[in-house]
Amino acid sequence: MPNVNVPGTATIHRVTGETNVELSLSLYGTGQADLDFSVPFLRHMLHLFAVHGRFDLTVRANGDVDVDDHHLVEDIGLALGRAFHQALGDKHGIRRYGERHTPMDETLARAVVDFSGRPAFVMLGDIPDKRIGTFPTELTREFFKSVANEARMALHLAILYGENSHHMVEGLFKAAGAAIAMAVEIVGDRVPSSKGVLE
Ligand SMILES: [Mn+2]
Repeated sequence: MPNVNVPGTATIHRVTGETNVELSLSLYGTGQADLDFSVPFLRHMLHLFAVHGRFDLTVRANGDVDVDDHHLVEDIGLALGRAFHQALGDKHGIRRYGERHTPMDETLARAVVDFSGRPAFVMLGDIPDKRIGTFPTELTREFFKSVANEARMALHLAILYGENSHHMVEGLFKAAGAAIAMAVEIVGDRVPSSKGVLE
């Protein structure tokens, strides 16, 4: 449950010349996702991200997908990252670190996070197929990088092994949701930093 310094919820409305994204997030939810935008594979991924993180997540977005999916995927990632940052307030009492290995059939994915206030992103592993359905797999990296930057967290993702591209990306999204859920859990009564502040 949230505390007085950690609101636990955020609503973001981000408009640019390329996209319009309305997103609301509840960190301590039940895994309800209400997703309305025209990138079906990302809808599938955000649904299971919400379920495995027990987040309530609503996204209504549109953009220049006639160009390609890049801007919309990136901007949904930016809005989601910003929502995590806002919902965490001053991070009073959060665990701060989270990690999860997630098997998806023959694939093993790993996510490790730190809500340190310093953005960092590393992703290891190659996805063999260039597309999953109509989704360009390179946008997996762009999406998570956007989330990490705006959430001001260190996010380390790895596909340790696997064969099927859909399983690999799905494993990453499930692992990321669960690792973030672990990190945002309220477990203490102070800001978890020797410096006393986590921006
Ligand atoms: Mn699937």
